[in-house]
Amino acid sequence: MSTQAGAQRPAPAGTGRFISGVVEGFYGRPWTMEQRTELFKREQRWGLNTYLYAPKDDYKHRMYWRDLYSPEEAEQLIALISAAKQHNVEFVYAISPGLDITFSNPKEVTALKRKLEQVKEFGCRSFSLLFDDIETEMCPADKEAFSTFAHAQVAITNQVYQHLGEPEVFLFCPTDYCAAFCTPNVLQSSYLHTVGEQLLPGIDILWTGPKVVSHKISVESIEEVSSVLKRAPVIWDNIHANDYDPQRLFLGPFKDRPTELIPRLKGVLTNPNCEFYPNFVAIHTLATWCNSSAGGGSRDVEMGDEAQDPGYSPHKALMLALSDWLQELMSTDHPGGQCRPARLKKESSDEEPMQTDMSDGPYNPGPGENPLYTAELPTLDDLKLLSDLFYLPYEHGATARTMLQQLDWLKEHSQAAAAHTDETAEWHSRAQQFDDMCDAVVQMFNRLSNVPNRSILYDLYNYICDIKSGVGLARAYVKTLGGQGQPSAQVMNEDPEPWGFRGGLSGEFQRMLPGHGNRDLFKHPPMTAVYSIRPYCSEDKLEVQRIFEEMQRGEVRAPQVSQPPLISDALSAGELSPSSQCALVVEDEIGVCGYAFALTDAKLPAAKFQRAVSDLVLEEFPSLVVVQVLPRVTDPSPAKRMVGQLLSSVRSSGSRGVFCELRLSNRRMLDFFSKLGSFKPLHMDTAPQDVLVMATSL
Ligand code: GDL
Repeated sequence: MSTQAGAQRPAPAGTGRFISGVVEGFYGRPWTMEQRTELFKREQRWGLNTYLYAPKDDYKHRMYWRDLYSPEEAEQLIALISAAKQHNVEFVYAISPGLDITFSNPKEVTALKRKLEQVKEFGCRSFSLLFDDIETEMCPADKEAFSTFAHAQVAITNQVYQHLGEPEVFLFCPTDYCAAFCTPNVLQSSYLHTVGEQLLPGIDILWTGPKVVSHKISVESIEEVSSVLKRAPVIWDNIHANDYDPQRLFLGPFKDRPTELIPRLKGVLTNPNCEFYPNFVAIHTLATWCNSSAGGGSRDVEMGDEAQDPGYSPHKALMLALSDWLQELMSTDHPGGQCRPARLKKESSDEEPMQTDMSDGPYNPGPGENPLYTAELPTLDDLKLLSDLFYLPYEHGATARTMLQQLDWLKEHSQAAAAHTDETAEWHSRAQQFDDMCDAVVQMFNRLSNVPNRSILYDLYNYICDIKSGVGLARAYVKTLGGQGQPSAQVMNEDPEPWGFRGGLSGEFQRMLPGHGNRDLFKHPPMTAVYSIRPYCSEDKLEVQRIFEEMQRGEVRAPQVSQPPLISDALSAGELSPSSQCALVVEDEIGVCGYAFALTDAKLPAAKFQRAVSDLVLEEFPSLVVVQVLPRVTDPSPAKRMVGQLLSSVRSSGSRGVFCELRLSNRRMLDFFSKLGSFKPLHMDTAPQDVLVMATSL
């Protein structure tokens, strides 16, 4: 039994019914015909009414839009369109000619009409022209024929719409399909004004909200865009789309779109995750939202205890979706698949029905032999946890947030782990709680890998494997902080396995860019200061020296000791130049407030300046890094980012390891490198007494 609404909601203000459903509009592998048919069944069951066919990487939808369908393809499309009809779902065929169409060439217009006529012959009644994600510069021929790009698009769209007999559903996706793309803004966008004024009134317009992936969509923003478009838009919602990041999947509820929007919109279509099966939650919760407001479809469960939106509670909608999804996970999708749940308990193994090799009957271990492997099945709590870990683009679920906060606290208070302070007991209790949460993730993974519905599992597999691994690293790190870890399990040990440095080349690039670390927003309250990191240039020399001197003055040293300079001091004071690509400065609104330099090969200077490291150490850690950040920068992330970028540069120079020289009086930097986690102290006789050398392999 589904707890979901089954009736379709009445039409909103304006003409025609409220369009609700799914747009298959993402980049990458399109869904299969079977999956689409399954989608229609679900849409019907949940009271959604539309499917927009727009798979970006389907050859004949976009790149080869002019090509007609072959008889085999035609057969498949005919079957699909008829399946949609059977399930009361409006099949809208979209085409994206914008990559290379010449709007002013009549042959192109003919090609477009011919293609859509062919699809009309397949039984399709509703159409869409999409002009998203294309070059905005017109070719010379079009520039001659049309005053603007908007005029070109509108002209061809109106023509095609009329040619097809003004279908009841005809959708247009503008090139500026969200507020962020409008110049200078929505109200003053000449592109949107042309579209709004000149597109025939029977054509509806797709809109993704303030951004491509909109965190929130407000009533005001929709009223604003509607005034320019001269009609209520159909939302193309990318809230659950994951085609832009292979590590992310979105299993959180449809959220941050007030139900007050419903009467102000022509419809909502969600463009969800590329993986078909995990979209159960995205589509189910959208359906609950569409059916939520007063006068909507019938509801088995009362929504509306949330102060923010009396019509819809994302939490309740999520729980409804997850409990329905759990049932689906338990239903087998392959022949002979029911044997696994029967093995749930050892006692029940006698009743196992699925033994294909009949010669010996089911295997039953004898006394002293291995018992049969018993695995549990996932629970609703497992699914809730899964959804929390893969929640929404701008928000982690509650458990994920708690885990991040806990880990952050454990790192910040790591000195309490070993020393006996007032916080020691709290540290260990929190470490235990963190460990329990990590364990729950591992158990969830184990139970999910036992689900009878293997198609769902396989769509989830890479993601749950990735999070299990990520949690494993964090767990080992906390154990190390608590003094119980195996050095081999450390996050950044000397020779980590490849899963100790994740993300591949793209991850390397990201760590080198100034924006890296911005998502610390998940853990910390939003920072008010804005920092920008940029390469060092010769004009910065004096500023850097000033920071170096200021930091030296601030260090609490034994007054009688006059210290000979270290290599790091010579680098900071400008007596030595950093290696190429190895010098960064950070600025805040006042000016330069920190720097980070590296030498890819410190051997030569090591001979000239005070010796903190032996030759043997230099063999293993030939590079040096130095960082100084003024005390007014209380946020550690700019320094972390600079060090991250320098380590990437040093690594790409072929170096095996990096060391840093830290005066014990420089508490700030000592603390910084200790908390980084990757640098470990080297105990050496060669180092001056007041200097600690820390190093990391690359
Ligand atoms: C987009 C694309 C869409 C893609 C999404 C998320 C629209 C109108 N177009 O800009 O195909 O899946 O971003 O990456 O949203």
